[in-house]
Amino acid sequence: MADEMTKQQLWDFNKVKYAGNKDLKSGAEFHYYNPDEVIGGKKMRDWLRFSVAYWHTFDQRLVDPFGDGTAIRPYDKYSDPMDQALAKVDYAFEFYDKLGVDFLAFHDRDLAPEGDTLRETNKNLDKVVDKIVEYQKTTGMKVLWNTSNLFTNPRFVAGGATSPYADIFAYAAAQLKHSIEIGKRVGSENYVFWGGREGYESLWNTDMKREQEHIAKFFHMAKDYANEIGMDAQMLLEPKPKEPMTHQYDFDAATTIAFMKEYGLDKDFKLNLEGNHANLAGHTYQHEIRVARDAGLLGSLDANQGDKLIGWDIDEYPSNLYETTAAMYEVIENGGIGPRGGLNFDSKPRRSSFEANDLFYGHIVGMDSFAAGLRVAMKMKEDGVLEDLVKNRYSSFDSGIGAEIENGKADFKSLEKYSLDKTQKELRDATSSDHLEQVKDTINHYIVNTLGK
Ligand code: XLS
Ligand code: NI
Ligand code: NI
Repeated sequence: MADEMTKQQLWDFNKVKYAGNKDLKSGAEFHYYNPDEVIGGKKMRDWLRFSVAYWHTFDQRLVDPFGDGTAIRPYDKYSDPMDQALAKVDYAFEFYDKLGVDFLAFHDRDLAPEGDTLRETNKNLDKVVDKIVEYQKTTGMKVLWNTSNLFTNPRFVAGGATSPYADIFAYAAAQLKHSIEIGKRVGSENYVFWGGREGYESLWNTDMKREQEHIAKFFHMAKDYANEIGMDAQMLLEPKPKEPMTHQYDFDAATTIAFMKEYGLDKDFKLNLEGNHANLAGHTYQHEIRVARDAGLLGSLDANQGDKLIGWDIDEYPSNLYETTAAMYEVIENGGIGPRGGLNFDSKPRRSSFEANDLFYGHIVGMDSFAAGLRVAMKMKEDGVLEDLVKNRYSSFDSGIGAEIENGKADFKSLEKYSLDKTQKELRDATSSDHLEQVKDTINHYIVNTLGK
């Protein structure tokens, strides 16, 4: 019985192909993602560098805070956890191949079950990593990033690197050491730190300064060890303001950059930014990417979207073309997500989309939405739509008093002299309407017309 798969368990998807604007209803083809098509001087696959997240795709049971998992997966038939972990690798590589992605991403604990000691856990993990490395040789699949799960096990109840318990800090460091070694074995482009429990539930019992000093030390130790063994992945911090903690230290891009500068980490670390996390911090994805790129610290992107009507990190596959256009506009302005970053689908199906094939549909809508965003943003960039708009808006700083302000020739006294007798009318005339509604209408036209071709 256990060997017979139901229709819902089947991994029976065909290779996903680019169909252009044909077959509009199937949802099983790409309409915008044509991996080898060159756009703006680069292949789409090199602009987008899509990655599949192991945890959401192969491990996630589709639980929510009020309900058990609903997922039906082909490897459910393996009852022994190690057998299942090894079988998952076969399904995973079949999935990557059918979808046509070049990268994967994983936490250490996504891959294999824990043993009673770290020594046993590492042994389980190494077996699965061996199998992944074998597959990499035959398929050319690359790892966008790997990371360490320092948040699920109850030992991390009060954090890993910010735990008030020294043994837990030590254990987190030991776990991370092995994870960095794995990063070297699989050739990870990046190494990510998401501080899921690195924050506080209550300030009344928290020594915030001491915790932040500890985690800064932890990051330095990680980088030092990576250097020591020649693991050259770009180190990334992934901001998120809250959830699971009341407050997380890597609150948003700006806070994380300030932390990195305070503790001398900004030379070796960059940022991995996620759409839904941006929303939880009260920002748009575009805002977070802009803050990072202005600081020269855009490392990589976790692709997902939130929902205005739900207050937690729902990790929905991206489908909002307006948001993907804005994100890709920032990426183009940055010259790429890079040089080592990519778009990792930190996304999962809704609880009601529980069949195995929904994992394909989810990635298809996500990949196609970003591919569409790339096409639209590139067209806007080529036509110089926003560039001219922004340039004109600041043009009064290009000469006269504006240039004097920028080049340091002006001071408060000269500016008072310049302004003292200006009339109300002259000052009103110095401003002009933004015509924002017209701008938004133009963006809509670009979306509809670029994609309608
Ligand atoms: C959770 C985070 C997590 C990181 C990796 O909200 O997005 O999935 O990306 O630990
Ligand atoms: Ni997240
Ligand atoms: Ni993430």
